[in-house]
Amino acid sequence: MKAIIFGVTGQDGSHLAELLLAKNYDVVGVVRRSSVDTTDRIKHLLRFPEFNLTSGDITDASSVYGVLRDNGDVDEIYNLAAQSHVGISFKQPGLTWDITGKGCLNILQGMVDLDVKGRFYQASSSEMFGGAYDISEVDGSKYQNEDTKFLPQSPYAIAKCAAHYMVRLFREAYGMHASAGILFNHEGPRRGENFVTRKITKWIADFVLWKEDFARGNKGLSDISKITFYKDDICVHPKARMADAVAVPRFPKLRLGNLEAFRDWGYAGDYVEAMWLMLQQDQPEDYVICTGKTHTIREFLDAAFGYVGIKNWEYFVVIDPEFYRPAEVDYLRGDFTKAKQKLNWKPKTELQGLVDIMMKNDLDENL
Ligand code: NDP
Ligand code: GDR
Repeated sequence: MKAIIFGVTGQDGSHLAELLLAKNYDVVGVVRRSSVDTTDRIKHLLRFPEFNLTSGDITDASSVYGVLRDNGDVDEIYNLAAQSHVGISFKQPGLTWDITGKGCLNILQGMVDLDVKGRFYQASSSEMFGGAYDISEVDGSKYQNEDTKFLPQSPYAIAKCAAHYMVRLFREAYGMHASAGILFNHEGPRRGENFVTRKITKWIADFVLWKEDFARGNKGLSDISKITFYKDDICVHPKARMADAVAVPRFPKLRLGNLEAFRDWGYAGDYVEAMWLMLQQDQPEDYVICTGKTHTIREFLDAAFGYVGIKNWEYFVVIDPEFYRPAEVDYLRGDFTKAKQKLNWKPKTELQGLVDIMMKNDLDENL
């Protein structure tokens, strides 16, 4: 079996490449040109002879056609490429549209024009639901599933909706085996550092390291006796150095935006399995992939700071309007009943397990 992954250098691309290589696929990863090396997440896979990288950019139709032409015998094509940051999509809406929306069309049209017969997966998003949800008749709770309407709240979400509808059109118009996974937030140690979960776990690990380095630098005085909180910074004082307190260096606080939004957070490693399962079905369809549980950013902070024994995290955090968005998605909680019934898929990791994986990784990286 042979697969092409657009977006192979991203969080999901790296997990999916691992999964497919473990299943003995030949994997072609498409990497866009950059002035710096972007293969950090896949460097451990580069030694596999079955794993090959090729250069391409999904905004450039001719480069997409080149990749498809060179790999006409492909069995499965996964489009994970996107400008995937919702906040940034408000500042770069045109670029987001070109990559996250039009990029998908470039691949689909290329498959039709070049008569490429492989199956297609599109990385759709729970952001497409935006402000919409349904209400459970059983317990009155809010949820989103495959039948919930879309009410997108960002340029990113609108681009994802366009790509999603394009997938349905190509499935119906050309009989393509094209499926979209409507994935809710999924995180892990490879998550980009400007998404809220990783921003939090990385900051905590960096703070712990700074505190320990500082104590070590003060002649082995690992006993930190006091923490002073300034408006934007934090200061720790080793016991024997209290007199020098004003001279000790400060560590900048964690700056965040809206802490009240609810997200259904899962583990990325679990979710790529669902992508693959969708392409193994006889019929192409769209599926919601999620945990079915929802938590606020505050609850994530409770769990992440709790991992290192800090309860009063409010002292360590500054609310910064810079990280608020012009429009917000307030509530996401998915219902994965269809994926469970048809794909026999269910999530393995919930919030505390996810936090444990991420905190352990970030603390270990700092050792
Ligand atoms: P990342 O942002 O980590 O990865 C995005 C990938 O797209 C990177 O490999 C990036 O390359 C690549 N890319 C960006 N622009 C282009 C371009 N013009 N041409 C080719 N490649 C490009 O995202 P994730 O791995 O987290 O997500 C994967 C997909 O799933 C995305 O489409 C995302 O929108 C979607 N999604 C993600 C969810 C999540 O919670 N993670 C939930 C729902 C959907 P480079 O390394 O060069 O930047
Ligand atoms: P999201 O993820 O927008 O849901 O999109 P993100 O982690 O960026 O935001 C989640 C929530 O946290 C709030 N928030 C902050 N967000 C960021 N990035 N930085 C902050 O400092 C901060 N403070 C508070 C946000 O306002 C939001 O409510 C992710 C992406 O992976 C998309 O590509 C994907 O489609 C969706 O998940 C499902």
